[in-house]
Amino acid sequence: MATGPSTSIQAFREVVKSSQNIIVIAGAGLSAASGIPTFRDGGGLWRKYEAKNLATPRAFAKDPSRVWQFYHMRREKARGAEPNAAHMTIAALSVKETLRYICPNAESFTLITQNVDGLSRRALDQLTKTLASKKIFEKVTSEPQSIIEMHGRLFDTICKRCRHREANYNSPICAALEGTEVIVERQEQEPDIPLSDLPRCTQPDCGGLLRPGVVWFEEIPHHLQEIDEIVQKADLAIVVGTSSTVYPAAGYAFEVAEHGGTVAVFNLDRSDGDSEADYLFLGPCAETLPQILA
Ligand code: BV8
Ligand code: ZN
Repeated sequence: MATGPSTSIQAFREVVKSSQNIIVIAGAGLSAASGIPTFRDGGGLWRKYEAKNLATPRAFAKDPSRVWQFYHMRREKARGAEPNAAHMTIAALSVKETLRYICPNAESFTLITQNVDGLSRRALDQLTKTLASKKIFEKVTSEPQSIIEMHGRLFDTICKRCRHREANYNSPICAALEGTEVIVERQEQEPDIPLSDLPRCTQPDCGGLLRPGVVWFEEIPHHLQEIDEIVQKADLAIVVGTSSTVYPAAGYAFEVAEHGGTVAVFNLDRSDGDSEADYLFLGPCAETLPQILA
């Protein structure tokens, strides 16, 4: 009779020490301690704003003003947020010198994140700068390419006309969105911003309507081929802060288990698929991850 996932920290640490190709699969729970709302919890984005009905190409085509106000509110939240201890623990696996310290046999590490807030990348920047300034290691080999943002980036924009993609951290991204985040938060009737006042492309002779640089439902996530190869090779998948309900991300840990790899889940409460996990550590990941993994 399956005994269910182990909660043994010691045994998990042994597995980490012997693993060679490690992946972290992250979801909104990773950024919860940074004040970024998740999708399904209590005041979650999905529930409060039927986010699932906003994160689609059809919703944008039908009501770009409403969709932009949803993303403007999320941009402002992410801008004001700081990486938390869980982001920093994962960032330590993206620096060769610290990865070797935590996982002495590691040949590769990849963070596959569903989050679009950019906090994992910011955590790696912060850690790299700290390690370099403290001269703890002779040199610091940061691996930004080990972070795969499979659902895109909140602060990227894509032009609907010329397809130009660029990072845009302006706050607000256009004058008409100024202050609407408060309206969205209060779920009051949001203004209907005319198309001409929504974010527009600044490429020469374009002026096309911009959209947020994220992957919506029914759109193809980024780097799928690369992710599939990495998942196939992984002997340890650490799943952090995800309800494992959105595919194809939700299937990766299962694939690792399928080919004999180990799966460890760090979550606040039980989630789809953690019954097949080898290890389950319940609690806020900003506490459990640094305590167990570092
Ligand atoms: C696609 C960006 C075609 C935008 C997002 C099978 C195969 C392929 C596709 C599908 C399939 N079945 C269904 C589909 C279609 C669909 C899908 O999965 N639908 C669901 C609803 C069933 N998938 C798609 O459309 C994808 N594209 O299919 O392309 C294709 C075909 C074949 C092969 C490949 C592709 C595109 C999906 C991307 C949608 N974009 N985000 C934006 O952010 O606005 S999804 C978005 O929602 C997130 O990125 C994330 O992926 C998902 C939210 O999930 P979580 O991150 O898990 O967050 P959630 O709130 O649900 O859970 C938080 C968890 O953390 C909870 O468990 C909670 O307990 C825990 N937690 C909370 N606090 C803490 C904590 N844990 C620890 N510590 C804490 N403090
Ligand atoms: Zn353009």
